[in-house]
Amino acid sequence: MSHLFNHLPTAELQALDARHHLHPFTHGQALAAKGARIITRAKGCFLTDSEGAEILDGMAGLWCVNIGHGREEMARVAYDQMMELAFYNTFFQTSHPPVIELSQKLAELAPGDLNHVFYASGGSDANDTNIRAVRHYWQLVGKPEKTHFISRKNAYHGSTMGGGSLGGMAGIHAQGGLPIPGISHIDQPFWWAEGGDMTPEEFGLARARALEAEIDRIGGDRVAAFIAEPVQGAGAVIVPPDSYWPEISRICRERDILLIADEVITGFGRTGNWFGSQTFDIKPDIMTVAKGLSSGYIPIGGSILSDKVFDVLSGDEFNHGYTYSGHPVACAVALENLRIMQEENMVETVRNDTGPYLKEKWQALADHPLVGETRISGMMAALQMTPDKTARAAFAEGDGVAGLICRENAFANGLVMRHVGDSMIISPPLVITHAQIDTLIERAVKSLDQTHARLKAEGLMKTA
Ligand code: PXG
Repeated sequence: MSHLFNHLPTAELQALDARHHLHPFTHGQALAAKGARIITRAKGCFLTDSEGAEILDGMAGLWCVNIGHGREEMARVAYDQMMELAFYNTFFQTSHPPVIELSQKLAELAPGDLNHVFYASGGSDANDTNIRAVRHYWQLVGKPEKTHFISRKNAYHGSTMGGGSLGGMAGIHAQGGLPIPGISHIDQPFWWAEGGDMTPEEFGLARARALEAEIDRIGGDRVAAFIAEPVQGAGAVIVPPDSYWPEISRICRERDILLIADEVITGFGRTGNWFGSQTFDIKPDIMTVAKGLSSGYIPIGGSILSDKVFDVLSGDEFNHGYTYSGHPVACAVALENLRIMQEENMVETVRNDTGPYLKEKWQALADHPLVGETRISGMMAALQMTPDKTARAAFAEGDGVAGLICRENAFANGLVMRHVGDSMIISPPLVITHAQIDTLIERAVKSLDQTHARLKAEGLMKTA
């Protein structure tokens, strides 16, 4: 197997990568000029690059490697399942043991009456499924005019035509004719940036009531569903004020619209419960899942449907599906992932031990001169950099200049910490230990210190 582990020199890999690989969400020529960092190995919470440097994976890959890297059991299960049944479809009145077992397991783990799964290969295509499933649902119950989706600005629901349209990212909407018709976006509950003089609780209520206003604007008889992440992830770990979710739930219930919780990031232990819907007491009709479902070891996603939605949809032929819906190897690997999480009490550990430990250390970063606020839920967290804490000010230089500097510093200091504008984000593997959390915090502080020094030296600590 050594051919897998010996690789070309870094510069050659970078040149080939630049020539033949178009990266997602990346300026190709800018990356080509700089050269991609090549990651060659990973174990637990640490990555190794092609130069042999070790890096703490503060983002769990891309919010997904919940059980940590390099678990041998996962590879064995994939091997065994490939030898037993590498592929068979679930389209034409056939099924197979891994998809049956995984569906039963998800029904057991998911809250309430979320008991039925439609499979995809990731979160974007699962959200595309949700658009079709929800519209077909309303068609079948005799309210075909209910087709409109309400989502939120700065939400991330994927980058397919449907997922990118449901999402509220301006950069995505600027390309390719998105959003598709029939989707509108209300303001997000981001108190730091948008809360003005309101208290967080007042602001949370106001932003929830924007949903009611939007339903009135569109017409209640035309609105099919509201979709939201329990905690906005890619949007910069925006933990809503406590007043937000109860009000959203009330509105969805009273106005007869379906509630879709996009749990692609918040699912599978990330917030200290199996699902963010449990942490925030949300009762969704549909939950989108992906990422942590397999800890990123293999692509799989899906929509977990309530009894109410399933009972209607299963009464007709649903003309929708992907070749890899319920892929046997993906299902077997996901099952093994869930088995490991349960056997090792990972969710309870995040809730009762490592989560509170990280929270205490992370919140203390608010004392840093560059940090305006910290946000955290379980194992996902953000810190907001600002030139003026009391004014909750943005940088004059524009959004993301400080963030990029800080991210580069963190990388050089052996920590993957993502930046969204001038928020710094972490979402480490759920298996991170106290000692590794200490290392993460040390490296984050060092990176903040360096960033602060540079911003001061370059006259960039100016308020917009
Ligand atoms: N919903 C949510 C809430 C997500 O975070 C998707 C759907 C789409 O899933 P797929 O598997 O199709 O990528 C996501 C994905 C980032 C980043 O930079 C976040 C995601 C993907 C890529 C980058 O934070 N989240």
